[in-house]
Amino acid sequence: MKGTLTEKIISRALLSGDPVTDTSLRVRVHQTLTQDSTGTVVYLQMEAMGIDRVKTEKSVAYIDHNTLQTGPENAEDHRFIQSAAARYGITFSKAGNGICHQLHLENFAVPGKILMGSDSHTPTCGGLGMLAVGAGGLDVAEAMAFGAIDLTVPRVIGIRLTGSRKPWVAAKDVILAVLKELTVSGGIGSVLEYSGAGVATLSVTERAAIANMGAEAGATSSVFPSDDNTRLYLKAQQREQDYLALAAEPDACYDRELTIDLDTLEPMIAHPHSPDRVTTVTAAGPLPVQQILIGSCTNASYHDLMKTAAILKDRQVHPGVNLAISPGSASILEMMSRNGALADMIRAGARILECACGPCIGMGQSPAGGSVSLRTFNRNFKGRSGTSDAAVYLCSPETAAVSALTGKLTDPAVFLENLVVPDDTDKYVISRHLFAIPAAPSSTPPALVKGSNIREVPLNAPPENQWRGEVVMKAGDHVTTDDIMPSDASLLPFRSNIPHLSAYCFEALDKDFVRRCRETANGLIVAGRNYGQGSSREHAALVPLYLGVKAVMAQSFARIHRSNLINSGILPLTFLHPEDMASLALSTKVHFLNVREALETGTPIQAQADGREAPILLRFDGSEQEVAWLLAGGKLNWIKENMKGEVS
Ligand code: MIC
Ligand code: SF4
Repeated sequence: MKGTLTEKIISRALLSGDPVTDTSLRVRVHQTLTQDSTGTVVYLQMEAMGIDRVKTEKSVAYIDHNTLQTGPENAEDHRFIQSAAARYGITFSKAGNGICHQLHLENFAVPGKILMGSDSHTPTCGGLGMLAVGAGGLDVAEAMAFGAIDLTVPRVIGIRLTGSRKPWVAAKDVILAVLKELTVSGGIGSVLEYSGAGVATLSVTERAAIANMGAEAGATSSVFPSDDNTRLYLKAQQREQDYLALAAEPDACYDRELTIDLDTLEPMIAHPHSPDRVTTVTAAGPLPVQQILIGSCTNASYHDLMKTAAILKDRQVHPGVNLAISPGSASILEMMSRNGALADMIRAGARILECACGPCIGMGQSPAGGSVSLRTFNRNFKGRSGTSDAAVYLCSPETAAVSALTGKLTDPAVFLENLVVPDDTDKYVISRHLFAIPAAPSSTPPALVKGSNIREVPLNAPPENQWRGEVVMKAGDHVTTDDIMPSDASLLPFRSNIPHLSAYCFEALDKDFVRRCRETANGLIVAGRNYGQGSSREHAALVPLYLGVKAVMAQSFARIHRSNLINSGILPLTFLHPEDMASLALSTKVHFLNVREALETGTPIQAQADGREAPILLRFDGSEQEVAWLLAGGKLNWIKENMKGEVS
């Protein structure tokens, strides 16, 4: 990574270790963010750690996911988070203010600093030259408690952008082209670092859309240089003082390099049910579309929505299409309501939703069974929309808006050849009244306010050296955290109630999973490659922990979920001989012979499966610190035992 922008940012924050020679470093975390669907557990864990006040420069608690309040649970969770923000010195963002990543970009992101967030799309702020990393909630709680974290040194993939786009080609098309190349696992363990002459042709919000969806390639983060466009954007946000010029050295060393030629790029689309199933819009054909949704942390910027409004102006949404739009922030909505763009959308027949995640996380707008839904979002995993047999496609706001008029998937070049919509940064309206800034520390900090839906977070016990388990799930490649712990409008209100959620674990993949876990001590999950891709939700580890799962044996793991398993004391193991996976069928009993010993000495774990003579050899590839967390039965146990006195 020598000479890369990633190395420069890490070096600025370095507390110990060498980014070029070491595999793990201690770095300062300047900022954190949480949102409400992961945040309740984060603040419960902070309470368990005994923290007095955060040690970061800026921590923000956003309310944006669980805003459909069909019972008291969500509002009570919001009240709890607001009380935790006041208690621990965290800025609180009220429901209605907007989506965490859009708001953080607008209000707090600073080039050259490190941000950690309990949401997998935290890398969005990489569009502004920040190293922004998504993580499980406990890791973010730790970052707030210590103002620092252990960072596994990433590989750096250099993505060179050459040329410039045609007017109808969007930033979304750039990242879809990158995903086609890298697939949903090609970014694992890596930062995607952008460079080349094409970077200057992208505004900060366009860069943010690209950085946002690096998460879909499994990347640790994505980062853009900080240049004149960055300064302009910060100026528009009345934060020019936060500007810092940053770029890689011309001779920077990348672990892999990719080139995307913007001159020849066409509008792209991701097909069901994976963000890397990408073709051009033209190749996908004139598919009839019934629902179109524009919004999410990927594509709900002011510029995205002004382009949408310009396409819809003086036209009508096709009678067979339901079009809904959710702006990324209250400032964007206010600007559109003042300049008339909102009226153009309403007159065209769009349904205007609140500034929140909304349908992206299945909070409303589930499409009709068997229908086609075109979305500007970042994930189209099966069932995430709330309708398991809907076909969800991902595209740019331009493609979505044009298709809303024609009723079928349409290349935006049809309308956009002469339509150029500038991103009027000089006209930005800044409103920060929906943020509550915490009061100065006092000797009587405000109390936490907990509703009856808030239950304790389960804790694991240290693993035995020898124990018996049973396979309770056998799955294939690319299992998502939505598969493990589904989220929709009916389940999201229970994110602070693990016992309730546990009844729905793996619901869509295997209806008997929960029953099997309840009848078995020490459940084992067997899976293929990239297990746990997608969301950062800790619930995909905490719920299996609650159900007695002790180990996941897979060909490989997605980064955030692997950490969540370790944090929960569940062993994430890989096969020394991948073909051994075939001997592990559902209900196979497995005798583990040397777990603690093997973890302590870094040697293979021997597992004797019923019906097979030779033991299966499993490995845990991780740092010494991760081994210590596993031996303690999870990170929270370890912190409580080892860091007394350092957290307050
Ligand atoms: C998502 O997009 O899947 C979410 C909902 O934002 C998640 C967080 C969660 O599951 O609460 C994420 O991306 O981490
Ligand atoms: Fe919210 Fe969707 Fe972004 Fe997740 S991906 S933070 S649910 S808008």
